[in-house]
Amino acid sequence: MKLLIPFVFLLAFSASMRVLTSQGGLSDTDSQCTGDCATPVATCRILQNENGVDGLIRIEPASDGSGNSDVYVELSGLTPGEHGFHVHESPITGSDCESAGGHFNPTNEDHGDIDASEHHVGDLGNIEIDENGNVSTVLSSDTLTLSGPTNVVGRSIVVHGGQDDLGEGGDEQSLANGNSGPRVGCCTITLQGSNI
Ligand SMILES: *[C@@H]1O[C@H](CO)[C@@H](O)[C@H](O)[C@H]1NC(C)=O
Ligand SMILES: [Cu+2]
Ligand SMILES: [Zn+2]
Repeated sequence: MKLLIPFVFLLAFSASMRVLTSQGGLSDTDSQCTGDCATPVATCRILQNENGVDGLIRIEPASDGSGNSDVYVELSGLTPGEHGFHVHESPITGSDCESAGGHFNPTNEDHGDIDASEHHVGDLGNIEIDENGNVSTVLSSDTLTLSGPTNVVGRSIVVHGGQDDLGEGGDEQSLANGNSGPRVGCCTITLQGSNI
């Protein structure tokens, strides 16, 4: 009994932390720790930046046992249309999206679409922004993870001003970065912890 009380307190505390970290963006029901709370969750928060881009990205292992990672994206303040969206190799220093470095590419492949036979681990393709400048979508990556050699924690997510040509551009840059244009939003991916 003596042991149980601090344990219950710890559980309640970590559950409330999970709710706190979910504030502003994704709905609470999406982010709350329900059922299996051992699942690691990483988030990346773009605070209303100088381009007006704002939102939250959440990464967690897919619940279907596929080994994929689900990437929940909720952003606003972008221009309508397709925008390149990637995990880059380095964390963000200050608010300088150039500090993100290149695409996260631990397997040394060419740039491509999220589900192409060859692509960078960090390649998430394009996200489509609606006429209000918003996007709310879930991407499924079969390469990036929250542990091991393809771990994206401590790296960054960059949303670009232009469309990713997905390696089909026919020039050298296409196979490096998809000619996605300027970096209009970025954030560092941080682990939110788990109960294990
Ligand atoms: C777009 O996002 C903004 C900021 O989150 C929100 O205020 C607005 O209601 C959204 N618009 C639509 C149509 O979802
Ligand atoms: Cu990028
Ligand atoms: Zn790439």
